[in-house]
Amino acid sequence: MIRAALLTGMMTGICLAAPVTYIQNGGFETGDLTNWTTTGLGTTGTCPNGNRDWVVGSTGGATGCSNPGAPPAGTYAAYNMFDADSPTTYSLTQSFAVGLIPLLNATLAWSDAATWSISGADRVFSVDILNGSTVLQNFYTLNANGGGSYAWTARSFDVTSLLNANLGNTLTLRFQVAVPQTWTGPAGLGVDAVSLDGETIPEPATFGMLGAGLVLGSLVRRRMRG
Ligand SMILES: [Ca+2]
Repeated sequence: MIRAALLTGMMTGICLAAPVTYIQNGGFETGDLTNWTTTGLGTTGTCPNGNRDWVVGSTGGATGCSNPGAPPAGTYAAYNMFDADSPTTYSLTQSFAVGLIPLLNATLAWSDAATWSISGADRVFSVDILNGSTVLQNFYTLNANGGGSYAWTARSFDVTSLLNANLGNTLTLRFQVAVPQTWTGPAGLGVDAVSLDGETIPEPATFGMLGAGLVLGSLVRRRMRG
């Protein structure tokens, strides 16, 4: 009985995976850009007269331009006017340390919505993970031209291999909007429900506990025999 209980405990220990949350305030439910960094335009203009940086709002009207829709999750989402004096690049980024412990699994997820009615060169919305200024992987690219829109769309990607190839590194998740021409038509874009979660393999401390369990199990067996 005791052996069985110990064995079960040890096996549970072996299977325990520690959850890791890499992105903070991914739902923007603080009501602001806490934990996030923007390219620092720092501007609060209103379409079509002045650039407006990424802003958090409880309605799609927070773009200052076209409305891509109210937040899909919770009360708030991050919005961008997807328009500007050109050339303007709006980046919304958050850096995270991958840590040294290999991952069993890791998933990047978010939702985005966009609407546009523009002419001229494409406006580009892209989602990437970078190491420094090097793009390690592009997950999504929207080349917007003419007229179009799509409702909030949830996207999800397995990033286990990417993170395991970058143990010990600090990486950056980036949502970026590039506007190549000045005010060629109204647009709006939103991002919400951002998460990058994973599970690490058992930490060394767990193996330490496992070792202690083996010693304890051995002692119990000896006592039972004795
Ligand atoms: Ca939200």
